[in-house]
Order: sequence, then C-alpha cells, then structure tokens
Amino acid sequence: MSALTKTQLSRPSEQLSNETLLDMYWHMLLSRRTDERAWVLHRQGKIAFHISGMGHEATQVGAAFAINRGVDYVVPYYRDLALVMALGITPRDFMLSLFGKAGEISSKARQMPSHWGSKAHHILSTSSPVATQVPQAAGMAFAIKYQRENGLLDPNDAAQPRLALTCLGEGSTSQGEWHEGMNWAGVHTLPFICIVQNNNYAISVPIEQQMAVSHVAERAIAYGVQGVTVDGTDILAFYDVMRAAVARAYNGEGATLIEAKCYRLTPHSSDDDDRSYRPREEVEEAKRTDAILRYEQHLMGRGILSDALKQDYEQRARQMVDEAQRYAENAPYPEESSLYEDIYA
Ligand SMILES: Cc1ncc(C[n+]2csc(CCOP(=O)(O)OP(=O)(O)O)c2C)c(N)n1
Ligand SMILES: [Mg+2]
Repeated sequence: MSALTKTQLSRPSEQLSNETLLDMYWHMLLSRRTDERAWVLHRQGKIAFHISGMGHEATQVGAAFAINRGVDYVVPYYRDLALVMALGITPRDFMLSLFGKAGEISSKARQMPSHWGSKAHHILSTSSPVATQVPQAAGMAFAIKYQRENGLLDPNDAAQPRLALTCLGEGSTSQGEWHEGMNWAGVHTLPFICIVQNNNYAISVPIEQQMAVSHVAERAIAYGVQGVTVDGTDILAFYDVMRAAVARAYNGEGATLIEAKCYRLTPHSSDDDDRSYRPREEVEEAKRTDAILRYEQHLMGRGILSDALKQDYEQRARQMVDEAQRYAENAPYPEESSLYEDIYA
C-alpha cells in the first residue's frame, strides 16, 4: 500500500478549485434528480424498467473527475448513472433510453436502459451478464499498454487515452470473469482500475454469502495489484484514492482494485421489493448519512455552497429533467425499417 499512502498524504482533493468542487456537487445532484424522476415515471406506468444509482453518486462522480474524462476509457455497469452523466451523458440521452425512443445513443433503443455505450465519450458498450466487462476493460488496458510500448500512444499526452476503468458490484466478484480480468491486469502490469461498488447486497444476497473475506480489496494481493478499501459515500476521500490509482496507471506502475463502500438507497431495480430482505431501519439510517447530504454540509461548512446557490442548482436540475422527459415522451419510436441496422449477420 506504500504508493497509495504516500499520495494520500498530500490529498489531491485539497488542490481542487471551488469551481470544480461545485461542479462535482452539481453532477451528483443532477444524477440524483434524474434518477428520482425515472422512479416516478416507472410508478406512473410510463416506462418499463429502471435500475438506480442512488447512494453510489459520490464514488461515481469522484471516479469521473479523477480520470481524463472523455479520453480515458470507461466500461461501466448498469448502476453507473452518475458516472456516465459526469462523462457527458445527458438527462435527455437517459430519458430516450428509458422510453426506448429514436435517437437513443447506446443501442438505438434496442437494449434495456442503463446499458451504456458511447464512442464519443469513450464508454465501451455494456453487456448484461455481470462481470463480463472486467476482462473487456482489462483487454482495453492491454491495448493501451501495447500501443504505448510500440510508439502508437504517448503516455505523456493528455489528449490520448492512458487507462481503462471498469466498475461492478461486490456480488459480481463471484463470477469467474472478474478473477480472469484482475489476474490479466496483474500479470501484464496494466493501466487499469477496477472499482467494486460494495453495497452489501447482490439483489437479495448479502455479502456474507458471497465471500469469506471481510473486504473485497483483500483479494488484490492474489492478483499482484494494489488494493484499497475506501468510504464510497465520501466523495473527496474517494477522489483521493482514485487519483493515486490514476497516477499508478499513467506512470506504468500497474493496476488498482478499489473497493468503495456504498449503500444502495433503493431496491435493486424497479422489479425488486427490498422489504423482503433489508430491515427498514438500515435503509433509513443510510438516508440520514447520504453522500449528497454529507457533501452539501461539507461545502456549506467551507463557505463554498450557499442556500441560494443550492436553490439555483435545484431549479436548473428540475428544468433539465423536465425538458428531457418532455423531449423523450414526444420523440418517435425507431423506424421499423431500421430493424436490421447495425446487425453483424
Ligand atoms: C452472469 C449473471 N448472473 C446473474 C445476473 C442477474 N443479476 C443482475 S444484477 C445482479 C446482482 C449483482 O449484484 P452486485 O454485483 O452486488 O451489484 P449491485 O447490483 O449490488 O450494484 C444479478 C444477480 C446477471 N445479469 N448476470
Ligand atoms: Mg451489490
């Protein structure tokens, strides 16, 4: 852990400008308000499915702000709404996917919502079987390393991709693909970061039934990569750990496994009823210590955020979400004649 500890001492988050700190807050808030609207639309019977990122925003926005956004490659998972929105996916893009309308950016509305993919944002398309993104992302990191070593990419050029980042849940680390991807990243000293968003549940299955170790990050040693566990509801603490991992990747020092302790504030998806497996007190307690509230209090304590500014952000988010919903509701469905577009055979 020596490399991480050394970098953590200087706390890269202390170097962030007030403008950037507020921009991080804005992205957490916009994602939360977009996410909340999706639940309302589902309960109104207007959309078929939603899977939520609420409670994971600090990790996801912290991750986006620590990499070179839009340049480094990201292979997200279904819960990464705040991450992809911080990379440039808009509420309108998301609403088009919820409604399955023409103009949907990931798959022309063929896939379920939250299966992100965007060439423009350097987001590799998401597969449904959990953990399959890990070997894909490690492969991406291998390509970056290969190109770097063969003079096709300059490791000092911030305009070129320098790492691959992927995310998954703690339950998904039981899949073989996760181990294969992590091992590959270790063997080849890849510029690779894997964030395990540990919210203690894989739908209804608690973590104790998923692994015999206390921390997912303990497994890093078996792959020869750096492992660290961090509070994923503290955006600045997460950002600091992430910056250390990014520095390792950029400097050719290898991969990092970051375990971010999060709490999912909603049921697994709109098809799940979490009352059958989670005590209500547990959920209520998590809401009281919610990442957005904590960050808000932090910014207010430092005099960076004010009530007036907060109201202004809330109003702007509301307008954007309203506009996005209206746009998607009024948009046409994909043309029938486009049915066979983008199909290999
Ligand atoms: C290989 C595979 N098995 C099962 C599923 C069904 N499934 C989708 S999400 C999920 C739970 C994953 O839990 P976790 O990895 O902890 O992530 P979280 O949803 O908690 O963020 C399961 C079992 C799947 N998509 N793929
Ligand atoms: Mg989980």
